[in-house]
Amino acid sequence: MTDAAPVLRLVLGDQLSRSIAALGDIDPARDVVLMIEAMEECTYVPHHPRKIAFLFSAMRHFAEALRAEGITVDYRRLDEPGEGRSFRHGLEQAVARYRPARVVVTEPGEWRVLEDMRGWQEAVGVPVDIRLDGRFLCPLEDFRRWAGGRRTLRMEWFYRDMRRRHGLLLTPGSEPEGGRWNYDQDNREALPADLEAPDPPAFAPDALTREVLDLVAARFGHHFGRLQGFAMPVTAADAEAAFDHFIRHRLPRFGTYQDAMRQGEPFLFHSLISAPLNAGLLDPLDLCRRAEDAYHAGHAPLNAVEGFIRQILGWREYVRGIYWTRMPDYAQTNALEAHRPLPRFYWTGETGMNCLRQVVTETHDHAHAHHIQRLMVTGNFALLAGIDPAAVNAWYLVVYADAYEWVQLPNTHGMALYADGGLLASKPYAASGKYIDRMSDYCRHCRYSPKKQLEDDACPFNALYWDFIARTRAVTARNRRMMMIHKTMDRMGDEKIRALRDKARTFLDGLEYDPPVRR
Ligand code: FAD
Ligand code: DLZ
Ligand code: SF4
Repeated sequence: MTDAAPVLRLVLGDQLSRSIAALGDIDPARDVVLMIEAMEECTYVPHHPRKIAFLFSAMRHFAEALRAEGITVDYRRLDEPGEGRSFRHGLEQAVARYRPARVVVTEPGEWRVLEDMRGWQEAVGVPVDIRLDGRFLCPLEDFRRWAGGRRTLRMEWFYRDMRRRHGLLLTPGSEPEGGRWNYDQDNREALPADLEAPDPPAFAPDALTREVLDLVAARFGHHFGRLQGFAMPVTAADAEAAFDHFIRHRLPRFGTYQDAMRQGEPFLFHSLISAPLNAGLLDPLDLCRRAEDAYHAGHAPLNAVEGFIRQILGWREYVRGIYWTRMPDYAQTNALEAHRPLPRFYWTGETGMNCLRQVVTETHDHAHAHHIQRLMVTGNFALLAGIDPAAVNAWYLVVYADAYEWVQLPNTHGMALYADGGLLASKPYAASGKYIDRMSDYCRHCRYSPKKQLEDDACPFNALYWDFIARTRAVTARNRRMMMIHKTMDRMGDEKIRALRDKARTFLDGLEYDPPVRR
């Protein structure tokens, strides 16, 4: 290092990209990169041990890669004396050690951290430069411009603009490839019984990861979730290999079976890239281009490739825009006035409802569930049962390895719970047992029947569904897309509705509830 005062460059656990803004103009002869395993980040909600292990291992590998470039990295391990208890504490210690000319950071992915970050300059007494995060495909300023003046913020319009802006799946005349922007209607098939999904690749833990696993087991083994069997990609190279495997073996069927669920098979034809992508190990535009290449090479059909690109280019960017333009008020809304605590089975998986038992158990074992499991099983139950959005949001932030508030909150609060009153979703994603029966084989292994409504063995989702429709009438009957369902309910007659609502209430009263995990 030179004698000049260094610039201290803080890289957070979900900023593991060599292109991250805080490293942009680094002078390896002068500067120090600071990375902190912070107790506060692991416990502000009790994260799934797999998520902590994934991030610590990915952080340590990233630090090694920077050192191999000749960059000085001050990596503060959780188990070292004087460890950083929080980002702020770790930064204060590092400023005292290096007396830097300034601190450079990249804006974080959570409002909670940004608020704290805004006070760091005063706390450490040197300038703190908070840089924009350039790893996304829609800069927040552009999203603000797009959203400003619009009455509704539908993802579909945003997505079409993004397709045009990035020139993805467009004909030379700038028309959508294949003549349509959206192939969603081709992407809702149930899985044929004889179709097997290929196993995703497993990445055997190296010595560095094994050390992390021991640390996490000792410190966070009591959190919800299983650590054994950890095989996640923890470097950019492994994440690339995982994505290549997806393109070759699962992308061709990704679209058609995107919404399907099968007992004992949590991964099916999904890409499983959200955790490494959100941590910065993969680049979103590169993923979209490689999927597009697979289409042009005739390797994957348009409905699969368009469906995949829409998730990354559309949904992922859109929910981030919603989060940053609407926080902090967004998290406080409760449009459907849902106040019930979270049932205990969200933590134990102990319920006779097989679909919920499956999804909670897979979530516990893998820190992962796919979109429809999150939306239409655990999310749908929480919506119908009227569970407090704060408790549900905290659960989703705890249990998934890909969960950071910028992406988790709009999906849970807006899409699954309609707690934002329809800013994000055009209607509540409420469904009875019929939907789960159509899209999965869960009901065949269940003690309840999705075809029954009032009998002892009737699927609880059915009574809960009608209770939800009746309970939320003041809000949902005004929604044009829900008028039909209200007409159907009116035709069912008061007595039937009363019986269904009584059944729903008895069922909910019979559940066990835990004190909520709150942020
Ligand atoms: P694939 O199905 O293969 O999709 C490819 C990629 O598209 C994903 O990796 C992800 O980066 C992106 N994507 C897909 N859907 C969405 C979406 N709705 N919002 C943002 N990105 C999307 N995703 C997270 O990354 N973190 C979360 O905390 C999170 N919480 C969710 C909570 C609920 C209630 C719901 C309904 C969805 C949530 N999602 C979240 C979106 C989605 O479920 C996951 O991105 C996906 O299951 C990850 O698995 P995959 O990589 O195999 O995704
Ligand atoms: C999620 C997480 C966890 C569990 N631990 C750390 C950590 O020890 N150090 C770190 O730099 N980042 C961690 N993260 C990710 C942060 O929570 C994330 O950077 C912020 O929430 C901002 O998105
Ligand atoms: Fe779930 Fe109802 Fe099907 Fe059982 S019958 S698996 S509770 S949808």
